[in-house]
Amino acid sequence: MKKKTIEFLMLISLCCALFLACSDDNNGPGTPGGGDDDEQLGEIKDTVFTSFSNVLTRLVLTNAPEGEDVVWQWSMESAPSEIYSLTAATSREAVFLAGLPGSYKLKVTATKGEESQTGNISVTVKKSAAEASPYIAKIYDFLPAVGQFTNDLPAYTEGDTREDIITKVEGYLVGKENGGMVSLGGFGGYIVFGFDHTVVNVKGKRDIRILGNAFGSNANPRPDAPFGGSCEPGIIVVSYDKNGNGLPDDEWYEIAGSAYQTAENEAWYPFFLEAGKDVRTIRNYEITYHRPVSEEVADEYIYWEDNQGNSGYKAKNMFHRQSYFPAWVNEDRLTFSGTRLPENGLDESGAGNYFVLYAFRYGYADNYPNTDDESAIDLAWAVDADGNPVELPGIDFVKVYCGVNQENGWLGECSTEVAGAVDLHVKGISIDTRK
Ligand SMILES: [Ca+2]
Ligand SMILES: [Ca+2]
Ligand SMILES: [Ca+2]
Repeated sequence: MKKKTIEFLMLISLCCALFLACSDDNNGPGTPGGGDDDEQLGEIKDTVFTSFSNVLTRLVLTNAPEGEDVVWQWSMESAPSEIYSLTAATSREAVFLAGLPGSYKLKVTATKGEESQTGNISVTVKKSAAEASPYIAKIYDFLPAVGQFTNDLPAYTEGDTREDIITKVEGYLVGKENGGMVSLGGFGGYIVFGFDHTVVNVKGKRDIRILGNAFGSNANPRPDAPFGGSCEPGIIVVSYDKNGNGLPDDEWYEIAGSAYQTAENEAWYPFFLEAGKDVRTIRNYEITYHRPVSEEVADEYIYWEDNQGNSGYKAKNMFHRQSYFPAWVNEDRLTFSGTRLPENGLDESGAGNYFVLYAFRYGYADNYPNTDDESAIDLAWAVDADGNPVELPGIDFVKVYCGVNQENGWLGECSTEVAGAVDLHVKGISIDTRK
């Protein structure tokens, strides 16, 4: 992976000087009838910065006052392309990220009371030396939960360590769109990967697509059924390399998909409720899987318990006879946590032979076919740990984990598959966000 750098570009000359004379601290902005006669904002001189494509750059106006009652506003006046982001633009510094080289013209306005000053900022974005790949560049972690494809996708070989397995996953997914596919197993199983550049969070556009193997069924007996088939939603969590060390050790933000708060707006919600399914979204859900006592057991195969007071057994089916517990793990228990989505699978035959796994409307991996716009994600959907929307400049790292804890009869558990990821902007794909 290309060494990531966040460039702190400071203005060399004194061409951007903004002086604030403040003679009375109590005479704040908007003081009625005050007119702020004795407070003056200095001129913001035109400023030139240099940056590189797909590299986060902090635009810092030097010699500008720190005054609490100065309101800053940055805006883009003209850009050679829409592939850019301008965030945290509410102080004398802003975070800028451009996908393509060229000359970007920005405007910055400082307002104090009734006075305001405007400066023109240009950023010359040069082409980065290394070409950005639209695909996954590195796998940082991989740990599937219990599942019928665990130890199979990728295939475990006797003696494999965690590192060996991650190397196998890299062989499947790095630098490719149609390489291989890995299974995350049941709820909580995860993969952490990164791109070789910062994916730009373009305003109004979807930015990434996590590739899976979701498809729609064409023989669902339910009249006017919403989209469903094999939809195994994975929760997507994103992060950018804020501390610039090239590692995914920064704050993570969940992509708030359509059922982040509740599944009530999913078209299938009413008939799932009627069928007695668990339709709740549960935040901070936690599940522990116990190492199986025997590999020869079918129904009471792997014991699990969650932090909601539920417990049960995962079954082993007749189609997949290898161990469903990741074989390179030494611990006897595996605990996973995260947002648990509602059950999304229903036996539409009523006889246990035709299960339909319905899609959530948007915001998940392996939930809609790779060709469908709803498999593409807008980074603007990211939220912090308290559920507040965050405005990310872009992302370097992605974690995907299986979001559903459900067994679907002979079909087995709902388990998210990951077959790659795409930076839509580098790939030249433009998909509008949801209206
Ligand atoms: Ca976006
Ligand atoms: Ca980092
Ligand atoms: Ca799948």
